[in-house]
Amino acid sequence: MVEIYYHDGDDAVDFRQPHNSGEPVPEQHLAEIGVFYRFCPTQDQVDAVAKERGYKNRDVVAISESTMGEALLPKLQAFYAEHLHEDEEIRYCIDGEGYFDVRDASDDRWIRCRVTPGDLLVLPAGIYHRFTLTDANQITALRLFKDEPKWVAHNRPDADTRPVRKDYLASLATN
Ligand code: KMT
Ligand code: NI
Repeated sequence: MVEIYYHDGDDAVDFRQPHNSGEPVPEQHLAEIGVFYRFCPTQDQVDAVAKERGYKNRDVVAISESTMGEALLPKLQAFYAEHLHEDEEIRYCIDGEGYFDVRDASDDRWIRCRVTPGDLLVLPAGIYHRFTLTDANQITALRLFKDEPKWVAHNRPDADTRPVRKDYLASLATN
């Protein structure tokens, strides 16, 4: 089951550590920044969410030392660079665990979501986020895409000028 809290902001310590500030974040707050959480114990439930939201594509990624070897660290560094995507995307934890950090709206703090099997997150297009493993060092995740996989990551701050970023910020302003 997901655990959601503010990151302590200490980036000098290994990013796979929990970095729990001790301040929890209610699921409702995630919803306010456009992030939708759902616990899905079966893949049928994942399929239902995907269908409901018009998703057409998916892939499975296994991120660990044994599946990726020397490619793991550069991959993790890329996932951990603050970025956004052009499309809404779903991430579902099949096995293992991971941290999805999403930027809060008002004061730019990181909200950390620790996902374990069955946890599904919908990330809106244009939200700044990053991902890392926990100290368990492995996750197998399903990534769902609306159309063709558009997992190209656009890093901050260059992505600030993208229309998708502006649209995302405009959607917050109307909440
Ligand atoms: C993302 O969008 O940052 C990712 O897909 C991270 C890897 S999914 C476990
Ligand atoms: Ni991403």
